[in-house]
Amino acid sequence: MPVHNAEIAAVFTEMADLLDLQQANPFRIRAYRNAARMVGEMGREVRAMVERGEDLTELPGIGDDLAGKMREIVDSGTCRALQKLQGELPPAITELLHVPGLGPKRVRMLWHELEVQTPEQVARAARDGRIRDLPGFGARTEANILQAIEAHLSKARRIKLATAAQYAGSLVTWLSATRGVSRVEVAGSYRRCRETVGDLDILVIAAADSPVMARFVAYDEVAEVLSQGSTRASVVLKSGLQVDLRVVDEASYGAALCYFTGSKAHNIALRRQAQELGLKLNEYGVFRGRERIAGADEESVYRALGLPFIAPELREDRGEIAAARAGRLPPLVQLAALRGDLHAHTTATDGHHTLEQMALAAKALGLSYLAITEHSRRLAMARGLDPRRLAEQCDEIDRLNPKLEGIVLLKGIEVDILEDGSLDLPDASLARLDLVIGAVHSRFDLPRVRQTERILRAMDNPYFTLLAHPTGRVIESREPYDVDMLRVIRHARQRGCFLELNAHPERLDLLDSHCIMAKEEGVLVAINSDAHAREDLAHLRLGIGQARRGWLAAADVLNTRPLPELRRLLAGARQ
Ligand code: DGT
Ligand code: CA
Ligand code: CA
Repeated sequence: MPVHNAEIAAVFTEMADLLDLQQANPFRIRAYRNAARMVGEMGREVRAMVERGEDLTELPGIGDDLAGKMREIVDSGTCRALQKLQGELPPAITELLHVPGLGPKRVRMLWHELEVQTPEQVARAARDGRIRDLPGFGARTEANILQAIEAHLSKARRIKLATAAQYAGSLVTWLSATRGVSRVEVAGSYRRCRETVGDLDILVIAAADSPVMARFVAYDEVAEVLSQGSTRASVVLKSGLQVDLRVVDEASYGAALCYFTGSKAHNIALRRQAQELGLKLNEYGVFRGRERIAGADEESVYRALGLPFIAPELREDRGEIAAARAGRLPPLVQLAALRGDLHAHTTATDGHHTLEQMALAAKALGLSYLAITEHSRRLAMARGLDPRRLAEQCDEIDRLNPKLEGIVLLKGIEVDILEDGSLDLPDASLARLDLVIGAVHSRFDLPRVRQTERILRAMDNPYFTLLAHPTGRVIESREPYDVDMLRVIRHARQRGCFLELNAHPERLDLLDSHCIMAKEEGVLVAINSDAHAREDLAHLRLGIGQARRGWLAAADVLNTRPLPELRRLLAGARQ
């Protein structure tokens, strides 16, 4: 059974959760959490590294112990240390940790005092009013917990795009190697690059006698076969992810790809467009009467409807069909258009690689500049920089740059925006930098007006260049903070500064709708990796997907500019 990075990450996360409940050593817990994040997000499969006998301890934050456990998980799907921990605690208790507002301390209390172990039991205890009297709880907390649990229980499970990509990748490889299969493509929300996907929709072209269906349901990650026919089947993988497979013939492949890529709203709007032309559109083709006039590829389908090809990322019925009809579709930004990355960390704070290692990795990706933007001192957990350490890093960058060829390091900082909107470092420190990224890392709970004012005030600092991860959300785990994004964007326009689209798989904010807003208001967006290790630079690809969903062209993106022009723009943001 091929074990994916996401599963290794899941084992480490569960270990961290269980250790948390046991009040184990915080450093140990942190090590598992960091390893989970690193493995979950890295581009290469750990399994392949193990098979090739590569040294896992070369990975950031992985020592002998974790490397041994990773090999064990690759071999067996789990590890003994986890099984031991699972034996010591109630089976479903870690689920409670994923309810917003219930940390390990509270879960421990609920479990020890009320003997509740599952979300349902906690909800019952809250409804019975049994939680409010526990030390540190109270009636309001009880009501909040009940609300959070109800939301948690009703939430349909979606998975992050980057995680889905791992499952999709191996399955596509498996299906492609089947006799008689000439094409395999993942359609649905996955192809539209939505930040999360509900399930995978896979389309194949296969010869009539191809064993592709049998091979699909025999894939060793399949946990359950929901349905199986001659041209369609649905399964659930062990990870809980559902996969729908459709087998189509060559003549209708384009029409089927279009249909199953969706979105549903786009499909409906397309069908309306067909009807207006007296045509019929379905998953088999475009028809005039009985005659099929298009369908083999997507271009032909759109052409038959009088439209140019519409990129999958735009297919949400947000005006793309009217824009296509009018010849106003934007030339969407592509990964190759990025000339640099404006947000990265190193070993000076919570990153895993040195300045030079990061620079060389960026160069290897074809970038020509990389901004080093460590956290500032307020983020003590990440060993944020104070003025002295920042100055030292600047000196180091100045010494290093002349030795680097084909890549330039820019001097920056990811400075905390404090609660009153002031910045966590004095202007004298910021003055020496090429760019200043501001970010909110605390008080996510401020009311909308105050949160917005806080950010506007930060932007008014004369050295402020770029607002990092502008909503603060963490996909599927932390809601965005409440902020008036249109006001923020308009203020950025007025002030001459920029916004970031953070390409980290758990962040991906700006949201697509905010990108559209920024573009309309004429504010440039930087697509940044927020890399904490060399491997993370690969996340830029995800940021590009999101930017394309937000209708951004290369011209709308700050870091598509060559270095001299970028420098002029950064300097122009200073007041
Ligand atoms: P997901 O899986 O929730 O992330 O979102 P999708 O967009 O992948 O949706 P899914 O898997 O239910 O269906 C895949 C595509 O099939 C969808 O994007 C459009 C098409 N489709 C599904 N149901 C309908 C429908 O009732 N009408 C039309 N016109 N298209 C549909
Ligand atoms: Ca889907
Ligand atoms: Ca589906």
